[in-house]
Amino acid sequence: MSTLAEQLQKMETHSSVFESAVRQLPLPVCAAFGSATQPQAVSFASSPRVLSTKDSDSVARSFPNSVQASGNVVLSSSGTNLQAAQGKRVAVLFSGGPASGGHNVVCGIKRILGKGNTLFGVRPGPRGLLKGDLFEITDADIDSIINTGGFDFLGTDRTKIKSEKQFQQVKDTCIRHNLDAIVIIGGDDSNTNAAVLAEYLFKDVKADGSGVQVIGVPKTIDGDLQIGDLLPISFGFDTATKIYAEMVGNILQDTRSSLKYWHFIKLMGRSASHVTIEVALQTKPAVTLISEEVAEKKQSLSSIIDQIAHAVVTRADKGLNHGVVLVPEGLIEFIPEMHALIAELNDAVAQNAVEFAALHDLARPMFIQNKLTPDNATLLASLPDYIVSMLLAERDSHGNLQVSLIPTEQLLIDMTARSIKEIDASISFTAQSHFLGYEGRCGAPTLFDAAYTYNLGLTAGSLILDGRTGYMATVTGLTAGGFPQAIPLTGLLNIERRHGHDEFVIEKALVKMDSPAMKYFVSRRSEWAADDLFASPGPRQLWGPAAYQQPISVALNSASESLAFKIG
Ligand code: FBP
Repeated sequence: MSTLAEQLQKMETHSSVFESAVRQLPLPVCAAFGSATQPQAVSFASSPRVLSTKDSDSVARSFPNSVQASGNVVLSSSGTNLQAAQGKRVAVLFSGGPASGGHNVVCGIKRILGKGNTLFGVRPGPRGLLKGDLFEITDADIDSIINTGGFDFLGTDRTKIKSEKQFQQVKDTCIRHNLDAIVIIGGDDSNTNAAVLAEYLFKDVKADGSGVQVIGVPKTIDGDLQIGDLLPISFGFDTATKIYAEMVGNILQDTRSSLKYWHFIKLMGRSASHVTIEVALQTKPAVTLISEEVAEKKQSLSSIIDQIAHAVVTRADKGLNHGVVLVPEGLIEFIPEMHALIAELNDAVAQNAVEFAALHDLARPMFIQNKLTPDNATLLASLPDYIVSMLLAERDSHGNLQVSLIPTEQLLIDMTARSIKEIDASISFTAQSHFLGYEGRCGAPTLFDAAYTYNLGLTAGSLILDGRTGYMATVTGLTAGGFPQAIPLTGLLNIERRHGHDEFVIEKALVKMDSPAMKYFVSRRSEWAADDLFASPGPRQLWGPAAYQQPISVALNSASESLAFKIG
């Protein structure tokens, strides 16, 4: 019999009671893969669906090999692959922000590759691919990472592979490690990277003139990588939103208990408001801002403040001096006047990059203000320092403003407080700010994400054994058992202006005003504002009544009959 101290020490290094139990959780697999304990690789055949975008002609000219090979046709699994290749050497990497379930993708690939092929992990992310930092993944690794959250097994980063030198470095890595295939687990930008690499590595990498296959896997908590019924949601979204919804539910419970606070809660999700609308649907708070609606209605910052102040005053009239305001991370970029300011700032900083970089932080606002048109210069000067410094902070390697660092929630609190004072100084308005972001990206995956990602891994591995390149793995029919499919990446590419020039990108899926989820939310939000109708979804469950619940917005948008998902 061990002592309590000995028992506690055994729980170190990812061995808590929960982590040990969750590794044993059986995962369902799509019928196409056969048995759950010994899944078989599937082969793929063309479906009748061909994808195109407004820029398909330009894409065909720039990605001739990939487009000719795929015809931009969606693939569907077509039975067990009895001729599945052997001896393949495959590398897998994470790219971009972490999302729960990534480890299970790796596990699914490893299981499908089986003993006849070798899987290498790349550390960390695209940077690791450039450096050629690879190690062989073993069965023992899989037993230890299965159903665990985070990307810590491999690490991740945001390096964008774009220069000729970087392409050559990737090629060198492929040659040095004699690779046959690379799997990139990432979001819209990373899958764009995958499309570009698939074309670059299409042929002439190995001595016999053959190429290296590249397969993408759709990840991001933001939920902005969606392609209708072909990809109803990226993995990681369900876990992140359930974690946030639990916390928001707890805070709502506190508002009603302590009766004195307004909580302004910013939720991660970069640009799109999918995370915010999902958390609102789960918790029903008094006020929820949706960035896309702000842009659609061309709402100014002051009209957003009027909207919040109106809710505060109306609730105060009923004795409700408390409430929750959900704020999407990317809101600031969707407010028309801020959008125009940020666009001009991006160009001004890019055009004066050397001079700007050499300046002290404190000198930058004045320097850049002088480069702006009068309206934007006035707007920049009117913003608090804590917003200005973040608007001028370095962009990430994909050229994105780091919106997670901008304290929009504090700006809204300060401006609302001022407005309430002007309306009626006797109204009590005490506010707290929160940012729920990193708390949600690495939690242990929900059953939805755990099963979905494992099957995405089985699909990605099958695509490699079937000799495919330039596809993103997907599992469709998530309420009907799940079907492995593949989306041609070139069928998704559009041209967008980034960093001052045109680039091929996969378009971010934003919240649509006419989507069923948005319409349902709009039909209920005034009731939620008028009273305390909130609900607390509680902790996410892997066993129990809520375990089989898919995201509410996904269920609404895909016209599901219930919240239940069914894989296997
Ligand atoms: P991905 O698009 O790479 O999945 O990243 C999502 C995200 O979590 C955003 O919601 C957030 O804006 C961003 O990453 C934060 O990035 P970082 O981890 O670099 O701070």
